[in-house]
Amino acid sequence: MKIRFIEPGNLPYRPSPKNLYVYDKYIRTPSNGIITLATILRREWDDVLCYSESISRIVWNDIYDADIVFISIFTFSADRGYELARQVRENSKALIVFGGLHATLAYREAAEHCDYVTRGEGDELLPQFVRAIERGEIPELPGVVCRRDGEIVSFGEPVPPTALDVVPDRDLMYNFRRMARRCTIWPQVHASRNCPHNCDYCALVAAFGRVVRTRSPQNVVDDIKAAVDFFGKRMLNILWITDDNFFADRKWAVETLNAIIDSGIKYSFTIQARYEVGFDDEMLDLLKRAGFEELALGIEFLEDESFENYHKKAPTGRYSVRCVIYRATGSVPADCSYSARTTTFPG
Ligand code: B12
Ligand code: SF4
Repeated sequence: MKIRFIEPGNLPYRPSPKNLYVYDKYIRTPSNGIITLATILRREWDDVLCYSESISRIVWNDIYDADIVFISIFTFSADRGYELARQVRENSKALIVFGGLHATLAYREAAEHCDYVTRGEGDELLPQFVRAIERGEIPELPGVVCRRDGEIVSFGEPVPPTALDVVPDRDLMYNFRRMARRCTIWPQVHASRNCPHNCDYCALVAAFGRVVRTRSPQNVVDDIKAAVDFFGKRMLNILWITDDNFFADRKWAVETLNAIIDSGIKYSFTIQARYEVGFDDEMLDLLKRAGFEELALGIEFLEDESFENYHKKAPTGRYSVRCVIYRATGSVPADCSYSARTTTFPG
């Protein structure tokens, strides 16, 4: 089985001197999701490789003779994904399969452009899917959708995976090692999945649900080490823990931060958080000791009413936000215009 993954770029890569510094005009970093899936499939199938249009052009001859082409789409890259699917369809006999957050939410739309859509997180579903295809069977698995005679056929709701201890093999992403040695892009590690909250505007919980699942602290440490090693010595040494709410499972977060501290890794980290962490002294102390330099707070609103309207749980919006800003900076501007900024830890 020859298996290829494609991550469409809404502004596909083109060679430019700017790539020496900023990967063209925009920050570009290939999907950790498909590298993780490729790593899982690589355990059973030898010929697995990913392309991301964020960091390279696609080598089309390598795609056209594949058996399966998986295309991963977020909403911002869906149109480009459909365009790439058309190109594969016109030049190849490969089975075309869409997955990812947008394909999960808008599976009816995605099904117009491919043979199958796989909804949800693919970690446990994808090996079963490929095995079924290899046996010449229709992959009638929960999470799989296809279109037959103009009708959408769904084989059931996706089942969230529980075994998440995978260190992604970043060499399975074409051209990544070369691009990683450049200046601005950061290593990424995704340590836990999902968030227990239910903000109306959040695509993540709409697609993947609210059950938080975590990797073991040791596996997270192993991934951080592998990522740091892969990126080598660079001008900016900062690693992004890309979880949407790392602090959702507090006990696990404490264990993971302790594991990072005990591992002796000397690196800088950035992480996304809800504002509550600003009130958690033990957590702030651990973050600091583990090397976290930046906390990117998703504040979104200042008015209590807006917190309620959008179901973003917060005891007292404006008051809480101002307290966190005060703790981080020592003062709060009268207009509270800090809301969109990133705050750094107090010295
Ligand atoms: C890291 C990150 C970035 C990085 C890199 C993105 C990348 N290439 O992955 C950067 C900084 C570039 C970025 C930028 C933006 N991002 Co962003 N980003 C994230 C973040 C925080 C983590 C992504 C990640 O690693 N997830 C973890 C992996 C394991 O999950 P995954 O990629 O979804 O893959 C799993 C499943 O989807 C599935 N799967 C994925 N592909 C496939 C394919 C097949 C065939 C199958 C079967 C399964 C499958 O299996 C995977 C493993 O379980 C997410 C939030 C999130 N949790 O996803 C937001 C997120 C993806 N970003 C988002 C947005 C809006 C943006 C921006 C548009 C922001 C802006 N206004 O500029 C830009 C767009 C960039 C662009 N190219 O134009 C939204 C997308 C919403 C949507 N409806 O698509 C998200 C979901 C945030 C949110 N909560 O809303 N982002
Ligand atoms: S707190 Fe953040 S990640 Fe959680 S549901 Fe709200 S917007 Fe989504």
